[in-house]
Amino acid sequence: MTSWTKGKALRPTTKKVFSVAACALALVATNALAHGDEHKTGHKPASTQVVKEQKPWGIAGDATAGVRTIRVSMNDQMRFIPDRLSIKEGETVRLVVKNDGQLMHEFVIGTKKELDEHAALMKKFPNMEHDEPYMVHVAPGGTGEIVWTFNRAGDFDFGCLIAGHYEAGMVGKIKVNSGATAARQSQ
Ligand SMILES: [Cu+2]
Repeated sequence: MTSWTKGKALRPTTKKVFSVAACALALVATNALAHGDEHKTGHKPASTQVVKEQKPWGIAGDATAGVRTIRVSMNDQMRFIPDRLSIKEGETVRLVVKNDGQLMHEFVIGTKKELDEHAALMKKFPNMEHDEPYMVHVAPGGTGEIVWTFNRAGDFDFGCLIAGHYEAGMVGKIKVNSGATAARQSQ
């Protein structure tokens, strides 16, 4: 690469401002969409940013001592490594997600149905900003984290919902095995 092109590459300011504005706009749309049916009471505490909301695949957890860490890598071949996770019902895990690619990737937990729908939406609105405690967006070379309590047994999915990635097979499976922690939960 010549020094001329290098010099040019160091000036991304205009582009950045544009994409931030686009994201902010999309964020408003997403919130309206996501919260329309789910927060019927409308009494959201103003101080806390993360509202712990029970989802079919669990609830936001706390990173207390002894929480198991699971490391997952994401790459530009549109794969997660590993792409199969096994968790005990009631277990809180710290998912440390590393982006080993050159592209932006994300890790989003959900049911297959939910992820299918969400991916279709992301394809329609590729710049849509979305942020929930069960997802993390990771820049190239970076690492993100989710702390999640899998308090419901079942088969769930995780995927990268960046436009085109999910469709390219960037998905994984989470199996939450039932019963194992029933005793601990009743204490
Ligand atoms: Cu991706």
